[in-house]
Amino acid sequence: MKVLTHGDCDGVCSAAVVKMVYPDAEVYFTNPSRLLRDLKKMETADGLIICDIALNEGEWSLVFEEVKRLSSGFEALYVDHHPLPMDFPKRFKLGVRFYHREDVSASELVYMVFRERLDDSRREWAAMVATYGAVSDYTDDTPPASEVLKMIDRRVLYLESGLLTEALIFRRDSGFRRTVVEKLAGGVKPSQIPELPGYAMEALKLEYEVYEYVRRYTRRVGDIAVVTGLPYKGFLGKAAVYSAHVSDARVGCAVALKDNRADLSLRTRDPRIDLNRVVRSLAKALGGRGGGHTNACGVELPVGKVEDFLHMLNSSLPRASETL
Ligand SMILES: [Mn+2]
Repeated sequence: MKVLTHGDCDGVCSAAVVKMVYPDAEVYFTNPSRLLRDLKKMETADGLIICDIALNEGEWSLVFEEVKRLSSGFEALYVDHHPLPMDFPKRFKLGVRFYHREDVSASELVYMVFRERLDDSRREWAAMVATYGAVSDYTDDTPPASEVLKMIDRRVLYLESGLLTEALIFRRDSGFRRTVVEKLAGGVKPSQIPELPGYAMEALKLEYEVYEYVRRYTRRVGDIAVVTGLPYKGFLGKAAVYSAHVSDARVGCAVALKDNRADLSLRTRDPRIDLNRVVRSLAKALGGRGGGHTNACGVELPVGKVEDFLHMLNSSLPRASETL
């Protein structure tokens, strides 16, 4: 059994729940822009589960083709909670079990798929692990996470999930991520995983420096707050949120440049803005790709297209004065 998952808290928790059902599963970490490449390099296994990886515009059918190629003799599982590409069909028959809901985290979805396979005590722990993922992805207001939050002191659960989220920002290597999956699957709470709380504290130090940087270097492109060149990796989403607040913009955007490619993370505070929809089509038109949720998404663009993108995005925002 092979598991391909995201390297963040939700992805790691998804893999941990899978591992409670398939203890021998091999876990690999990937992301939406790398998924197709990674699948092409993979060898056939006796089982394949993909968790928490958004499907890209114009690429999803190739991804499913690869998944089908890899899954002769068994049915692969694809579990995700990101909005689907615009060109995704309502119904399709591809020989892949596809579980998709947007109101819960991937870890909660994995838990719902497998909960009947676990005995009572392990099921309770799997629900807890899924809730760590849900808190990290801000989907803890719906069941099953909302039910778990009634059972255990909310502050303790948030602390555990926070430690896990932060530590995974500081240590981004597969080795550490695999150890965490293993420990979580074995019933160890994040605070009890050796060295994890220390890494979380290190991440916090960097995070507060990032906030300081954002406060100082955020600029505006119309109604979009933009910050580029963060001193550390792993904080793009948080920097996007904060940049919008410090400059009182409706959209925040953090940009990371790498070679001739730019990674952008966008957040909006305005519920009338559907970032996912706008960003998907703009990115495509500019030779990039992107998407995510209505209020939070990521984009990959050629470096030279970033300013065009920001100006086009700004002119496509609904006017601030327009009423709901
Ligand atoms: Mn997720």
